[in-house]
Amino acid sequence: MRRVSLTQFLIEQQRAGRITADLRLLLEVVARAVKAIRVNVSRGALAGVLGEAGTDNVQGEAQKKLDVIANEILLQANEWGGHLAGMASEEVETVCQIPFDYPKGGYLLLFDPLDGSSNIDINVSVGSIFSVLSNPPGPTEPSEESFLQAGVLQKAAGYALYGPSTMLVLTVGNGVHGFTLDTEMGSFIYTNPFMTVPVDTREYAINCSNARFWEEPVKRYVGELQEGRDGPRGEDFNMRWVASMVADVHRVLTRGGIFMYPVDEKIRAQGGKLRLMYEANPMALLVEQAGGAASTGRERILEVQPVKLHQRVPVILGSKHEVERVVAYHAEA
Ligand code: P6P
Repeated sequence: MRRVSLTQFLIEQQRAGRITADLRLLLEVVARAVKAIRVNVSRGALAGVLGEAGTDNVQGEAQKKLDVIANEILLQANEWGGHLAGMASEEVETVCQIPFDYPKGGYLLLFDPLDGSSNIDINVSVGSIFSVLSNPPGPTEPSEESFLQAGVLQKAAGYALYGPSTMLVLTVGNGVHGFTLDTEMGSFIYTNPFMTVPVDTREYAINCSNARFWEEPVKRYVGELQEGRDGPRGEDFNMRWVASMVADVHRVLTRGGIFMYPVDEKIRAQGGKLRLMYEANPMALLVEQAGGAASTGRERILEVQPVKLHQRVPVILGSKHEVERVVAYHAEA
């Protein structure tokens, strides 16, 4: 079968009027940047990039050297192209402005440059997550408020998964499409057209060590799954938890499932664990575009009105019927 590259796919999306030339350039640049990130990630100990960077990120979390490297790669790859008004990164407290001597464009790029980086030192899959918004009309230099747009307004979203193979999965609003990196050619090949999440599943993903802190609806839902065929669900369920959101969500997009990082007593003050703007929103758009659902338990993630750039939200996403059941349990509580 003739191989279709990411470039050809994007040109066809542009020809169909689904994306602009600038958005195509943006996605090509991000794809090139994640190839550079992959080179560093896959070198592991050989490149002296494992371990702590000796610095903390905006969340006060110890940064891994690769967090910092991945962040620099994405910033430097995108700042000169003239397609962006500004960027926001999990690793940077404030808005990343485009250097004054470069032209500006109409898009905002938000990203978690290396998600799941705690898995790097144990050689488990990690990923990069990105989200694209339009810069609202107004001053050329975007403020934090320029980024605070609900997820329904995203123009594109996707992730790179640095796994046994490196994949790029993205949506521009016309379904979810997966590309696999041909490492010899250095090009992403279109391998997974129109990825879909089955509406039903027998597989759930949650960090069960937090069980005693969960709210009642989550305790009830997970408890029923664990009772299996002896309980009200009448069927057995499987459990997976990679502790790398990109890997866990990719599994859901590939074979279904429900992924949960709910708010609990331990993290209630923060509002949840996962970040809205560059983790929950892009993943929620992908999952909805693939026929799944994505909720905080109390509202659709894509309709959450952001108030802070690095705010966190509860995340319950995946197979539609299971997400709907969890939402119903919250409503009953
Ligand atoms: P826990 C990685 O640190 C991350 O942000 C997500 O990728 C992942 O789903 C979650 O945190 C894992 O959290 O509490 O299980 O280590």
